[in-house]
Amino acid sequence: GQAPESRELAVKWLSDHQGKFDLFINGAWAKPGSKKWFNSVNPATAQSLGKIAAANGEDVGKAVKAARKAQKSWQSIGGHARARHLYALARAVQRNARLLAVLESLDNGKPVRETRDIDIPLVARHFYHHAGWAQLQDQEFPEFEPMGVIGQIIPWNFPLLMLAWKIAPAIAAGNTVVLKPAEYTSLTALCFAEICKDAGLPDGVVNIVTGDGKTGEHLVTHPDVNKIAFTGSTEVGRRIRNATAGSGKHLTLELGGKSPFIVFEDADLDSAVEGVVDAIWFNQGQVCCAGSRLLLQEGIADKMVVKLKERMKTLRIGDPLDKSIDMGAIVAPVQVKTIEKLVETGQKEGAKMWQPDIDVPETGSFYPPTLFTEVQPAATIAQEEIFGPVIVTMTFRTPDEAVQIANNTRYGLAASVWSENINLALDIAPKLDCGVVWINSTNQFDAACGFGGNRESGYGREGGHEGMLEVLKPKTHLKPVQNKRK
Ligand code: TXE
Repeated sequence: GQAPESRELAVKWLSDHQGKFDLFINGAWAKPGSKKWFNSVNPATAQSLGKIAAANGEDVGKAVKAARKAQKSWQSIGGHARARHLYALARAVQRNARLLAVLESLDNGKPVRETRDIDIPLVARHFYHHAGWAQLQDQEFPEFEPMGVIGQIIPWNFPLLMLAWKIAPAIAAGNTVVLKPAEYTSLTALCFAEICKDAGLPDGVVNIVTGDGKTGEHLVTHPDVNKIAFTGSTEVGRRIRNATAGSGKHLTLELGGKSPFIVFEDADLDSAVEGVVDAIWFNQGQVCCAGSRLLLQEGIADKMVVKLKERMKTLRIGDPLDKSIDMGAIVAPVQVKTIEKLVETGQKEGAKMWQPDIDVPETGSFYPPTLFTEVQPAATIAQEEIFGPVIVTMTFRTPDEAVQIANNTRYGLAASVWSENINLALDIAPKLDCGVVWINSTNQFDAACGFGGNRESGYGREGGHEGMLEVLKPKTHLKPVQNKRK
């Protein structure tokens, strides 16, 4: 069972706010000029968790103004002083870890085991890691300066983790930010705003504006924002690219994916099965780099499918706050509809669908683990991101064919290769057109590693040295040459 005290922390936090949340601008709560609020719903129960402010253009303007006002002094206090603030934020996240984990699970529907053991520890790790970069900034990036004010728009699948990926490097480098969380999952961002205040972060360095895509558009088109960093759908990424074209704004895009999970005949199949569980049922498959296409070498294809089906029968789906479950809720009913529609299309196009006979809760947004076999590489379900717990299986004969199928989508985010022959795995890895390749593992992240995609998965990297280069801009300092004849 779950630790009741953690749930109580979240219940208390929600009731302290009396179910209504304002915007966080210049270190203080601000009522939205729009006078509009929208509901944040717990996807596992369909009950409201509170009302979230919908920021309009004027509100976004105030947040950008606050960020601009704070930027120069935040830059000029220097890397060491900024590092102290990032360490303080990291520690404050750790102190509030239980509250944040439960709040995230309530708001997003993901298992508390994941938020507690993965999301929140990685959030703290991002702030610790980037405190280090702030300290090293003068020696590692001597001819760089911060971009200024960065507008950040994030999705709902890893709400607080994506916030950390965006905010930690940006403020480490001396930028100030205006961040817009996804409309389904604003709560942990607002809790983080309080953490910033409590940890003594100067006002205006972090501003949070909540709202839907319209709020995002106001941020994207605001003339005093120097850079937009976006994670979300490829479709919205394209719109943002168009909207910023010619504006002089910097832009990074982390978009969708359809990542291959390639299993060769000599792989350790039991490990590979556990890998698949992690690749596609972690966070209910709502992961940009989810291994959603299972490519099996012909000799082991049938055996692997049998093993996988057996494992699927053991998956438990239910209350996200129950520590014994494997899969929680899908973020919102509209996402369940999208999944259902794509699964229907898959069947219509001739692929074979299989779901284990396991209990699925009747209320709330749940979808069972789903396996497709006999899938054609050109089928819709083999090409489109489903963003749910649905994996499609295809077979290949030779390594070259595996590479060809793997690269045959418009995306290029991640790939996972399974083989006991390291020479084969190392030969395949560079041929895969994507930003990250995992060998005999999957979904591994670290604050020190650059993460990002190729092709329609976007561009730019987040994390590590590469990530710092996305929040800094080069500046050449030319000193006058001494006249040697003197
Ligand atoms: O994403 P959106 P949605 C994919 C996934 C999913 C689909 C739809 O396939 O099924 O997208 O999800 C903000 N200008 N991914 O509709 O709309 C929005 O408010 C500026 C993959 O929820 O892209 C939110 O904060 N901002 C992805 C953020 O963009 C706009 C994660 C993402 O929402 C905007 C999420 C606009 N015009 C979805 N319109 C991944 N790769 O991790 C919306 N937004």
